[in-house]
Amino acid sequence: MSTTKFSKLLFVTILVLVIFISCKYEDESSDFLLGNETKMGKLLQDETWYANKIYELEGKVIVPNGITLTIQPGTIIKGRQGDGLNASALIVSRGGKLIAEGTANAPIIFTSVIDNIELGQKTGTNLDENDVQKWGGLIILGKAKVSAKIGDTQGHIEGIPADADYGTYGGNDDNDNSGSLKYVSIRHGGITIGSGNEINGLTLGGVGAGTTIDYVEIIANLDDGIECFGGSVTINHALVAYQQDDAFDIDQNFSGAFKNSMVIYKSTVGDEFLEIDGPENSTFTNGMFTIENCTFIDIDNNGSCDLKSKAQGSIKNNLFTGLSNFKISTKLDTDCTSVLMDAYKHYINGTLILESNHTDANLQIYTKSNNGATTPVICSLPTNLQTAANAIYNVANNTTNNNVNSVNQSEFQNWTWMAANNKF
Ligand SMILES: [Ca+2]
Ligand SMILES: [Ca+2]
Ligand SMILES: [Ca+2]
Ligand SMILES: [Ca+2]
Repeated sequence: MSTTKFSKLLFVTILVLVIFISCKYEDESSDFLLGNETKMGKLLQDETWYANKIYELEGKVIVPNGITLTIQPGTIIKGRQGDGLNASALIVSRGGKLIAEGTANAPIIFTSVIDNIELGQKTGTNLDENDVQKWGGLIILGKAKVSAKIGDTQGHIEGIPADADYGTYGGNDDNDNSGSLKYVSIRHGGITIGSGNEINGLTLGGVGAGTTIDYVEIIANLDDGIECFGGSVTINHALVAYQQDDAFDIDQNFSGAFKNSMVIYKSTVGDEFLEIDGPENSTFTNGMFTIENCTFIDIDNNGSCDLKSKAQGSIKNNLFTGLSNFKISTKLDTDCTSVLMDAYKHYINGTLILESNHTDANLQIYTKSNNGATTPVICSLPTNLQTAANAIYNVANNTTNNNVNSVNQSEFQNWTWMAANNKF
């Protein structure tokens, strides 16, 4: 063989080898199943989780301050079972970031290890809407303003041990950015993570407006679908279904919004569409929540919304189907006549607004309080309070109001558990 021929042969051989190796490498990085990977404790550096594996959460997995976790489209994360200290949850601490941007074709799915869903699938076959509490949930904590009863400008998220620094949330930065969630589905969670504390599907503590939350689904959670403890983030295109407490729960001076979102639940199993409290302390007290262009459906036709504990904000241009009552709490002084600050007073003052909703629900003013008298007497509600509230309510909401532009299910086709299980 001449030197030239040998060189040519060597060149071709190397070329073939290079192509073979690069194809194989490509295979492993994109489609090749690499099995399950278990995650536990605090991440020590930035990480990316890939769509060719199933990630199992063993206990609490924490994205600490300064660290970013990126999750690729199509990735499946499964939380292990076990409750209390052993409960599985993904917790993004204050100063940490989660970039979980799925697509309609490749959503990112958080579920339980007992879910038989496999890579490339949008649903398993062995769990349904009644299967709750099979793992924990997703918790995101940020630096936006909160009003917490204990701690005032910062709180400690329920269920996390008090001495664990990763459970603190709140601050002074309403534009704080905890990352981005897009096309994320959270299923079958709500296990008890601390004494008497069931975890929400998605818990947002002090999450700031710089964070993106657009197209998230929470189904079959034991506690609330989404609960916001203060913060200023806008939640867009959320779908909460078959939760067993409230769909959207707002506390501690939340000044963000729920927009273009949908709730489908059964009030014989779950509690309420909305449970809304206002600020709990004195430093930040001006947070006004917004709920608009949402669609609320109670399959059992007896749903309710509870606006209490100084709730302030607006509920406008929403469609409610099966809503019986907007409940508004009023706090009375020991004379059972003088009205103290509560959701009712905000409603009369125009700082709690129910307007232009399509609903045939009634307004129900109620009181439980006598302002903490030493010998408690439960006051009966003075009738003029209900009358005054009705006068505002009746002109502002009715079933002939068809211009609410509320979201419809087309936003939730293709990528959700609900669509994959024909639940619309
Ligand atoms: Ca809750
Ligand atoms: Ca509730
Ligand atoms: Ca609740
Ligand atoms: Ca609450």
